[in-house]
Amino acid sequence: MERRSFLKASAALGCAATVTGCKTSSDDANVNPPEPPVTDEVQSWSACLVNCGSNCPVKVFSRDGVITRVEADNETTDEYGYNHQIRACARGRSLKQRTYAPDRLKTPMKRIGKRGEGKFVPISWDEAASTVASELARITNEFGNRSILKLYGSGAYYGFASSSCFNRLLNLNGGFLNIYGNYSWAQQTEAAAATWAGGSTNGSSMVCVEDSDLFLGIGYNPSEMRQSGSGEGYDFLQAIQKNPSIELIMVDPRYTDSMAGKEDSWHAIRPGTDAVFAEAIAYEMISSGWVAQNSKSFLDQYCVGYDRESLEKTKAEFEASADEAKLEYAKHIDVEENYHDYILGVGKFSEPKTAQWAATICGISESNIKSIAQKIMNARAPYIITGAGVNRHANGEQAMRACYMLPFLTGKVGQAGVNNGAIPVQGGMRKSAMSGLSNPVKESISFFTFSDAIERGHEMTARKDGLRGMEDLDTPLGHDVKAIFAINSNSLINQHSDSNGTHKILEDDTKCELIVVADCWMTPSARYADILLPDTSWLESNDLIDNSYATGLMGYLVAMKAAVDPMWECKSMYDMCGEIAKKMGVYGEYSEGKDEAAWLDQLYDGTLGQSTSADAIPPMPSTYQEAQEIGVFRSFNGTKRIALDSFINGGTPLGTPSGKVEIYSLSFAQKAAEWEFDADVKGDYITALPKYQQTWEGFDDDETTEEYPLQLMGFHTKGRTHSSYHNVPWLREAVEDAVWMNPQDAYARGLAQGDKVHVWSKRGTIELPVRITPRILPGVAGLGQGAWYQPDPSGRVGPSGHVVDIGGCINTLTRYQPSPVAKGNPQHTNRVQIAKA
Ligand SMILES: Nc1nc2c(c(=O)[nH]1)N[C@H]1C(S)=C(S)[C@@H](COP(=O)(O)OP(=O)(O)OC[C@H]3O[C@@H](n4cnc5c(=O)[nH]c(N)nc54)[C@H](O)[C@@H]3O)O[C@H]1N2
Ligand SMILES: Nc1nc2c(c(=O)[nH]1)N[C@H]1C(S)=C(S)[C@@H](COP(=O)(O)OP(=O)(O)OC[C@H]3O[C@@H](n4cnc5c(=O)[nH]c(N)nc54)[C@H](O)[C@@H]3O)O[C@H]1N2
Ligand code: SF4
Ligand SMILES: [Mo]
Repeated sequence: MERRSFLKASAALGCAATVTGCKTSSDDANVNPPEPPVTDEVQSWSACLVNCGSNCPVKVFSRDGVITRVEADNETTDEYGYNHQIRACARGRSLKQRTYAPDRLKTPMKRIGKRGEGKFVPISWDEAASTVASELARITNEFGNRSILKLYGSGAYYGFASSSCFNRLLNLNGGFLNIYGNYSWAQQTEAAAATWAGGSTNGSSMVCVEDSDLFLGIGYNPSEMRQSGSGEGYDFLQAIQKNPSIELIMVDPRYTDSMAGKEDSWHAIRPGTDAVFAEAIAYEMISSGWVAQNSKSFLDQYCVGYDRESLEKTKAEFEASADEAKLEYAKHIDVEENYHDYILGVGKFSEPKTAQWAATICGISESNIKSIAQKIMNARAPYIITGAGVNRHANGEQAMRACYMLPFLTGKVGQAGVNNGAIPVQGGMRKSAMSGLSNPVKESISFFTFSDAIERGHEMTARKDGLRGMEDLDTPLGHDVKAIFAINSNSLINQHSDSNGTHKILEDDTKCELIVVADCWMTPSARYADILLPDTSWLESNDLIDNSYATGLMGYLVAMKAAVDPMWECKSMYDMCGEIAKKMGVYGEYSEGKDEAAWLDQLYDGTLGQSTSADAIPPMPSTYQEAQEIGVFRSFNGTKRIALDSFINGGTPLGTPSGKVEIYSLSFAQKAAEWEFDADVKGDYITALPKYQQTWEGFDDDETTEEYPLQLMGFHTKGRTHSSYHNVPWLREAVEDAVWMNPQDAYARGLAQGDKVHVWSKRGTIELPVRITPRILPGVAGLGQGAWYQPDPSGRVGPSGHVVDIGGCINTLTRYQPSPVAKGNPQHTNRVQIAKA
């Protein structure tokens, strides 16, 4: 039966979407007759606030203060459009198990054993708050505010009871060392800044795919990483369904769910070699004369650095300028170093980037590269998109920049149905938020370098370590990190690179002297706390939240209402910071005299009064309490945003030094000349042109290929959002944690399906089952990231010489090596060996 006629039939059976007790999934209802409504349950709206780009609303049912079940949004219609359902994925639907997980933190605790050992005793809130306040005061006096760091953490996208309560607290204490960048997009942010200076998420809306005739997705997997029933993944499906004649080409080492039969072709590429693939396509486009005939005038008008003439013109203009910054940039322009010559291997370059050359590196055949190039040239409106998996590599900045070149070479950016290469994160609706107050400390380190800053913060500089906010390139930060606040973060150990290495740094409590963790569960990072603060879960919270950052076209607000009272001794982040603020003597400034209810009223009123450039706020009742009864407010925005429209079609200059799209990046040229790199780290350098960089542990790193013959790449799995939801048994059953291997590699190692294997790198060993599947390229292993780091308590040592991680966390294998420009996380670049355990 077709889905739509099924739904009509089930509605006729009285299973209307609003009736309590009706299963939300049509498949379920297909086999089970509708249950009668359960009348003594109370329903309230809550939401899943995880970092997947959405914040799906969920309906929570409870009876006598106990949650009975959780359902996805089944209000409104399943017809895609202005009013469609915002259905939660399997994770959101499993929130009951997560809320009642046995490892919930129930009371404040203090550490009694060694750091990381996980030995704690319960303490009162009074003692917890006093200890945090007095330790904070001691460390501030002894080492200064720049020694205090709030770690990257994305576990809860609350509205008001969020981690920004800790910003208020720490700012009232004189501030803290800032972090810039994030684990998601560090390298691509720098690539986009260099190329068009407008962020790496300003791609043409997914709905523009309706107007395109060719979709080229490079490391783009919305069906697994944007799973919300209203998110980017759903927009993607809708767009390709509305445009069935579009050709869908996917380039990924794995056969993903975004393909699953919808693609016209899958091209399995070796991880970290996308720049080679892009360069070979450019070679076809340029050497065939296609660019000269079709897009040369576009490149001359809108871009800098395609050829020598373009660079000569820019250099002359800059040299004639009175602007000192431009004069400085002009010094670093090397006109020989232009894209045309680099790709064709002429002028100062000797290696043409032919498909034949590329095939041996990237693994896509010569004929397939040529055929993709031909399709790009033939396309009326190519939608080319490069996902963030490509950026999370050792050469992520350059790989992204290289792929970003393709749309510009077509000369069609700015036209309907055409993308600039970036992902299309769209705004949706916005709530007003509580201010985190301003931070008097102006210096910042890259989010990724926190572990380094514990050991050598005092000597870190802009030139070597990408420190920002200093007066010059060589003034050191002057402080080590002495206190860490890890708030809804598992990046202290689990999500950061090189868990075994990080363990060593954290274990020594004379280095970082205070670690405060606020979480709901005993995560691997929580085990490293000195003081552990138990937070209420989402289902115990009242808050006003929005759709988060990658909702796609459907925007929404959710007025959350606690389904059950805060359990055990748990306190919301607002209240726990309030307790600490009292001990610090700053409660008045912290709370501004308001309790939770007063803040929510104020934020609700502020949201109502907000005039956003995004969608209008839909009609909403006048009080927050009334809004909580309705729950969800939707606003669909089907506007087709075209990437770089205002620059190409509106004449507004870009924020790059030249005001144009920079194929040759003037800012990268300057950094290449000024920054200091590590000659011992292969690939640690910057070039003005987007060039393929061989890196440590890359495909062609001959130093490691023999000992570690397989490339290992992580991916964002359906079974978790990062490490969040790992402790939910349903999800562990539904999405197995196993390392993907191609049959060719597995059989050569004598492995059978499901065998327990050891995967090891220079940095550690993990133990988990193997999934033998043709869905991954030979020579490459794949592992869903986010499993919880768990060194074997028995101390058993693996082939790498480290205690075996029986949790199977990929970061036991990854390397801590900041990328050249962004100083970001190269967590998808790894070389490993695999054998039967
Ligand atoms: N190897 C490898 N590592 C990666 C990645 C990768 O691809 N490969 N991806 C990286 C990326 S893109 C990111 S964004 C980071 C994410 O790293 P994190 O931001 O650390 O994300 P999570 O692992 O989800 O951890 C969130 C934490 O918040 C806690 N939490 C959830 N809800 C609440 C709440 O209501 N209150 C409080 N106080 N705590 C709560 C969770 O229990 C969990 O400990 O990981 C990065 N790490
Ligand atoms: N289910 C789920 N959804 C999530 C998250 C999650 O943990 N789980 N995390 C959320 C967050 S914070 C973020 S930042 C995003 C991350 O979203 P992405 O960064 O897009 O996710 P990844 O899975 O790391 O990579 C996307 C694809 O790139 C492929 N890939 C990896 N390396 C390469 C390469 O070198 N070349 C090519 N061509 N492809 C490559 C992977 O196989 C994968 O299919 O996802 C968000 N959504
Ligand atoms: S994990 Fe993301 S898609 Fe799934 S329910 Fe939560 S917010 Fe929605
Ligand atoms: Mo992320």
